[in-house]
Amino acid sequence: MTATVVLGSQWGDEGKGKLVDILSADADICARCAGGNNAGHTIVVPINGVKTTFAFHLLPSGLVNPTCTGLIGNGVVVHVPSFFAELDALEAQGLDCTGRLFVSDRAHLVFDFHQIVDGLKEVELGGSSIGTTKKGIGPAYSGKASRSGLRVHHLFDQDMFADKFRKLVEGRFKRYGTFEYDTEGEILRYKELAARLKPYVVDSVVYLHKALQDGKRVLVEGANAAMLDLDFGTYPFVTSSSTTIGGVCTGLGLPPRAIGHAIGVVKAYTTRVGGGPFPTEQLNAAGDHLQKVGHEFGVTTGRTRRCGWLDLVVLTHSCLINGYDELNLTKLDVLDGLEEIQIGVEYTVDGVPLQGFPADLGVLAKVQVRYVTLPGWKASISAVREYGELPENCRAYVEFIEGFLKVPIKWIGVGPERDAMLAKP
Ligand code: 2SA
Ligand code: GDP
Ligand code: MG
Repeated sequence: MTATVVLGSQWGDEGKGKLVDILSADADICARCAGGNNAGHTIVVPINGVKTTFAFHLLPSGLVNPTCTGLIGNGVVVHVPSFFAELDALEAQGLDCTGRLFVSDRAHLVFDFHQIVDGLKEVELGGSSIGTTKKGIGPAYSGKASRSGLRVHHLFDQDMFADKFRKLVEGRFKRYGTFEYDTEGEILRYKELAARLKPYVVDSVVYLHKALQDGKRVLVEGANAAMLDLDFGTYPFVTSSSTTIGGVCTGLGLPPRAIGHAIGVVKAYTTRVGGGPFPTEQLNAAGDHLQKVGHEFGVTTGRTRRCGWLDLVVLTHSCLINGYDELNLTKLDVLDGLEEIQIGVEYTVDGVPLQGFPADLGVLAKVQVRYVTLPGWKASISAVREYGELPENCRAYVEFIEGFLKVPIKWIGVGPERDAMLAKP
């Protein structure tokens, strides 16, 4: 068996959670490979006939399906108190996750001091701050890369844990000045959390490979997105993990040949939350329309998302890196009321077209975006479930994107609910 992978193709919040929920009806395992509780994946499903919204952050979204097991891979950074807070909230919403949630013993831990440092680093950066979620993601991955981090398995060697933990906090005090932090209290709290976490901990490499050998269907849920990737995104305005296809291999211990299928989730326009370049951003009525109609607010922080037109230069870059087999175009319904719709198709600098998405933010600041304008369809598509029943201009928009990217669009989202998705023949 091979795994199916769902990845964000833009700056995140494309609607990955919704597709993961739909696909996990046919999956035995839903695995997260990167990121932490910075992610926000929304799922809107009927539970006993009542429309229910779930917001996933650290736990895999596939858990909404009662026969799907959630696995948090080694590439994820885990804030254990948030793990339990999220689990408790899900259980309070009626989801029984007993015996179907596991976390890798190799996953690195995020502590409250990482979250404090995340905030302090942002203050230091002042006007050029990244606009992080302040969930401690960057500081935790920095610790991992500098080989001083603590991993899940370290929780079970208490003396060693306490010793390393004190040294880590001391190091942060030296760098940032002493901040309010109850180091000894935290060590005691983690003694209790370790005991509570123990039944969830597995060697995820063994677990996942055995599952694949046993013919289990594995779905990998990407977090964040290609343009937030540490290598391929708009560095330094990125998150601190590999959010692209390579992160699936390193974040789960899967060889490339274990990946059978990669699906890119593409929002029908573009959004970004936090700082950093955004060439097709619309600081005008069109951007306001997308923000309001699309309800574009961060799921984790509540921040207003920046909005703009679809950017096919971004998507070409994303397609090259991730090699999507197919795409899920989402939130097409948000474009319903527009007279005309623009699509960014090329970047030029001083009239010269660029070959790819520029690495250098100085160059990016100078790009002029060339747009193609397509007519809107000015009709509601939210009740449509057959591709052929979409208005002609709407199909023309979809087919323009497909023709440009040369990757089939197989799914189209026309609303937040699980059933608001149509398959494109
Ligand atoms: P971090 O916290 O270190 O990962 O932040 C670095 C950048 O990555 C962006 N980032 C995100 N972008 C979109 N969605 C994310 N999840 C939440 C959501 C975001 C929220 O689903 O809405 O609630 O604000 C997410 N997580 C990280 C972040 O904005 C920085 O630009
Ligand atoms: P993710 O991080 O990629 O999982 O996406 P988020 O959950 O952060 O943001 C996507 C938002 O759009 C959520 O509120 C979803 O419920 C909603 N959504 C997903 N697909 C569609 C769609 O096709 N149409 C509309 N109108 N909303 C959608
Ligand atoms: Mg999100």
